[in-house]
Amino acid sequence: MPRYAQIVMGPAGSGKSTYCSNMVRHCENIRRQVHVVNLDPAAEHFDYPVLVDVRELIQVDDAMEDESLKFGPNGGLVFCMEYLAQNFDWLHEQLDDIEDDYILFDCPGQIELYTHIPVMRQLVDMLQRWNFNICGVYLIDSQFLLEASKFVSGTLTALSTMVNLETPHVNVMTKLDLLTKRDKKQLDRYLEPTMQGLLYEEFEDEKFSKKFKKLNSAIASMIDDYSLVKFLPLDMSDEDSINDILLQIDTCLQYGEDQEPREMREEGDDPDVDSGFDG
Ligand SMILES: Nc1nc2c(ncn2[C@@H]2O[C@H](COP(=O)(O)OP(=O)(O)O)[C@@H](O)[C@H]2O)c(=O)[nH]1
Ligand SMILES: [Mg+2]
Repeated sequence: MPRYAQIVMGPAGSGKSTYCSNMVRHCENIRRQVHVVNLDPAAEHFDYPVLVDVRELIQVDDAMEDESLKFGPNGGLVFCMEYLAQNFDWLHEQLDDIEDDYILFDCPGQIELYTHIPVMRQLVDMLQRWNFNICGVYLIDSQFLLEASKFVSGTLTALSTMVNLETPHVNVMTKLDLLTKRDKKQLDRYLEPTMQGLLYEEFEDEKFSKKFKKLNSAIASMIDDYSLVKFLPLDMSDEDSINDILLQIDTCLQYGEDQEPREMREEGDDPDVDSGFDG
């Protein structure tokens, strides 16, 4: 049987831990079981029931307080993640005897983990070896996206993570409940964007230098050319929005292809089975 993993990533404060708790709660409501693994050695607060907690292996304070290491918070975190990578059998043991394997991995927010350090890639490779189907879920706070030049830089971090991990991948724009009415109106332009179009409007404003505009345009046309980026909107106060995201991720994970063979059947294939679809 395949196992399923969402690797929940994104900058600090983008809402990863909140996403995990809400996903657990939503899945309980629809009678599905998902588990969460905390992979953030510096986590202070989360309110989901945790299946495995990396802090039982190592905490960021261990690396900062150690007399011979004396790391700061960022170096300490990198140290912890590399320590985890050297101790994947610990994780393997912890994950070994779960029956219903749909797991959310709540990751730390340091961007270098996704872009320059191989640890997330090593984790993904290892999970695949343990028979997990994987979907990368990259969260960005909508506040840092709804402006064209911010959007370019947010998009690039999402993109480099996707390219680095080489797994199916969805981007999620979080905290839509915090947007003003005015922002909500222009949201659609950012969910499936034409970058050049977005920039063109913003750059009518004189406050940007020529060089800044040129750089952003060049990056924008590269992103447009490859049609690489799309965001799913997440409003935690709206159950349908959470469900839409879950369904998209399930599709990426090929989840449900084993669990619900009846629903996959074309109507008329088997007249004895009442699928309940035609009421
Ligand atoms: N209003 C609102 N606040 C959110 C949402 N998601 C996260 N937050 C808040 O943003 C902060 C950071 O969230 P957290 O999940 O800890 O982010 P993480 O660092 O990515 O794990 C917390 O204060 C959350 O309560 C959301 O969808 N709506
Ligand atoms: Mg967190």
